Amino acid sequence: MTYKIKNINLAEEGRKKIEWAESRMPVMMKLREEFSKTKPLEGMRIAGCLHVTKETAVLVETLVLAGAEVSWSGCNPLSTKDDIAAALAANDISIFAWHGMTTEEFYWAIDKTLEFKPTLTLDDGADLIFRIHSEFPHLAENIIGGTEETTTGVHRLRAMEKANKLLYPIIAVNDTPTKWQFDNVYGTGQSTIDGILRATNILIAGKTFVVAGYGHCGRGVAKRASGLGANVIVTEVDPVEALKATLEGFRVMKMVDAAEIGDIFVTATGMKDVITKEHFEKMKDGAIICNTGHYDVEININHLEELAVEKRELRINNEEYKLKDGRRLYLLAKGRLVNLASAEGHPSEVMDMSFANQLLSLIYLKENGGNLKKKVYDVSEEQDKRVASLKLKLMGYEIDELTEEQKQYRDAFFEGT
Ligand code: ARJ
Repeated sequence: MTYKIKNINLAEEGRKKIEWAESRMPVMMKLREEFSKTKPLEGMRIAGCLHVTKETAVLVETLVLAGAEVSWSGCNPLSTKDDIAAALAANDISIFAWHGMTTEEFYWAIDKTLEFKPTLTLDDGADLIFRIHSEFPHLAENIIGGTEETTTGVHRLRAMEKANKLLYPIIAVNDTPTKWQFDNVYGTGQSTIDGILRATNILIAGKTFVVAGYGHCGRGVAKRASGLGANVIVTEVDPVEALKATLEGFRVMKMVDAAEIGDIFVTATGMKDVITKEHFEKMKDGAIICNTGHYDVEININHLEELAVEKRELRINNEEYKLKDGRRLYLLAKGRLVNLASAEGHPSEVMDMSFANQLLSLIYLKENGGNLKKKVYDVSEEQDKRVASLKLKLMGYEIDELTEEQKQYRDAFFEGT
């Protein structure tokens, strides 16, 4: 068996969605055209662990057309789109993913993707890499390198590097500007609102909207919520980020104080226990709580369960917790990333750049991995510029170029007043 998914009959539905994504991912399609001919990933076996969405399908099928053998799992139990998984399986791609997996099934799926002894790995959150390091370290012998998609994963990998635990080189795709400046900010901004709306269909205008964490993701969410007419409050632990939020026009306060007045709460911190018992105890009747960070640790759901006397699913991805005093709190998508569990994740247009960076980084690793140390590397500026230029060109924009004189002026210091 080369796949385990929910239902292969969903393949046609999934295929149409993938075609839609393709029509919005011009950079990927351009690179696909080139790499289908040149086959730069010939001979590579790539194990991937990343949300199974229509955009990911475009990446996976491009890797195959570029010559790689691929085996895939999802990186979150609630983010797999079963129709997309079916379309990939129907296209002979080895995939082990379905919506609503248990933790045990989740790791089983990752392990299945390791059976063909990968030469490259692709992660979102570092679960696959961590699995190799903790359970199957011998597999690292065959692995040239790996890539990481997201902030949380890069943090984990840098910690592993610091502890001298990394067994092969990693490229931090997340940290390149054509990834985080678009995906993390505009992607998360839009898709988080999308997830909240699909689970609630509330009016955002006029609501007090609390964003925990003013990093790249939180900034995007705050901006979009504000654009829809919400009153945005930001909570932070970093004074510089907090200051930035105030100068953007947002109110900044402690979570305990925000808890009393918020209508909607979104966590985007990467940290655990951002919303806990002391906050639930203060929240208004009807408050909506969700998370858009990679792991489901930001909202302490155990605390919510302890406080609740009744719980029911009111809408898809929307659970009502009734507290002793009658207040009702609404938890979306079980505290898992609301944009992928309750909506479709970021729009194709931004994933176009993130995944072009994934694709080019894997090719780079194939060609140069042998010379790299067991460290976390950044994407080269050259690759980042290549992705940006391609995207801009395919969007139909042209920009100016510096003249020779201007370059001299830029590099000199003697021309002043
Ligand atoms: C696949 C997605 C999508 C999508 O790039 C984003 C990131 O850093 C991840 C954190 O887990 C999620 C990932 N992401 C967002 N939207 N991956 N398809 N449509």
